[in-house]
Amino acid sequence: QMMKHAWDNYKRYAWGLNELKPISKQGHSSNLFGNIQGATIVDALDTLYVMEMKEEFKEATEWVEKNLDFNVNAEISVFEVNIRFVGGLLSAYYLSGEEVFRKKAVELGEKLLPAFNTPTGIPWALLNIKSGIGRNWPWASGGSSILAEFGTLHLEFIHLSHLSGNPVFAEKVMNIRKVLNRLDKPEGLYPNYLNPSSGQWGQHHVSIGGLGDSFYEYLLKAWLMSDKTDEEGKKMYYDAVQAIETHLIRKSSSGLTYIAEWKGGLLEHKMGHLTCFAGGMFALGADGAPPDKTGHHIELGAEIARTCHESYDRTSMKLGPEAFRFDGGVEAIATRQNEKYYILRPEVIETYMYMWRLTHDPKYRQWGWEAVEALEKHCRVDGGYSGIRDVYNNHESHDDVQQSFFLSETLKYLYLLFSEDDLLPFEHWVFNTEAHPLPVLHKDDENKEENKK
Ligand code: DMJ
Repeated sequence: QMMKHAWDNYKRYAWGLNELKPISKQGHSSNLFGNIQGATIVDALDTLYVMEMKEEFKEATEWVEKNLDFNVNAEISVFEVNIRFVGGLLSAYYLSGEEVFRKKAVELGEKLLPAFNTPTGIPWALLNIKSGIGRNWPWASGGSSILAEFGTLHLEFIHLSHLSGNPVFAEKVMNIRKVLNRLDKPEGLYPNYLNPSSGQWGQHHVSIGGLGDSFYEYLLKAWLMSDKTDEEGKKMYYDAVQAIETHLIRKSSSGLTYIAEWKGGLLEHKMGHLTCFAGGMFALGADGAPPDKTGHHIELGAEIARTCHESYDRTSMKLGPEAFRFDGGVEAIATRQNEKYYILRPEVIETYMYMWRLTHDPKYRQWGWEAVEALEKHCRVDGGYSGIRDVYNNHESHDDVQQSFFLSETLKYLYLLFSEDDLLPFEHWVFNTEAHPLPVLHKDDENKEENKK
């Protein structure tokens, strides 16, 4: 019903545009997608499919067939377009088998290739998909590319090569690994900024939240998606987690585990909502950890889940802030006004879903249900769902945006949290960072294909 409310209102007021403004009941366009249109439709396709909303999936498919157009003069974010559009199209293809999604995913993948035309092959953050000219965010340390952006292309690009028969996509992302492996890492940590021309790190900021987050996620998932054959991805992931534990993970005085940020050797005792995805990641990676560490990685996941739940529970609205701190006498509470907002993000619910699947401890469903009740009470409006400006206030001030990731991630993870484990089972699917399921490329299937030839 939540999905239906979000979708129906998008359809009524913003059909074909990127996102919905649920209060003003009109379209919302973010410059992340340039003038590519239809972000909510592409992001929502697989959620509609999984929830068996057949009519809606059909109309979304028709829109993609007739209207999704990449021949536009647009400067886009390579990362955002990859995780939402390429990821969304790939999942829709694998779930439904409809050829149009495969074709569009490969067409868009080809449009993204000029982003890699840099001296090192580390891609630009921004690309004009008509001219092929790229550049970086002007605010990013001395012209650097961002770890979480260029490090979050791997899963989709491996599948693009798999589906197109063209190795170029896989080559581009394997080269990113090569560049990273050549570099010295301060204390074994990966700084968020890397200059694509010099191949040197920019500022030594390290974060498992914004600017770093999904790079780590994709190392683990690259290994899982390869049916555990990608040993390089595996090693990079477990080495990184080791360094994160030593240098960033801390316990508050009342015993809450949190992941701090690292700025040139100094810790900032702040954790972002984005960082909360890491609970699920640690738990998902527990199985591949050295045998004596398996239980520890699950425990770490559980502790992060508990801390993030506290960050929700300590607000008036029972929805978590954008960032919360562990200093100046507070624990898991936002202290700055500009960190008190909630924009329908999924990461805490994502972690509940992984923890539920991997432990079956009923508290994760209870916590998920608390989030559902809070979303219904504070974010649901006549025209859809809206973010909130201050979750510590008793009265809602709505930000008037229904983010496309609310449909692709937040609602999908909630649905999976309350479904049986055999719906998109982890043995066969990995979720990209926008919650788009991509199939594990099983060794046996490849052998079968080879034998057929
Ligand atoms: C999504 O686009 C993805 O989950 C990304 O990895 C981080 N930000 C948003 C959701 O918060």
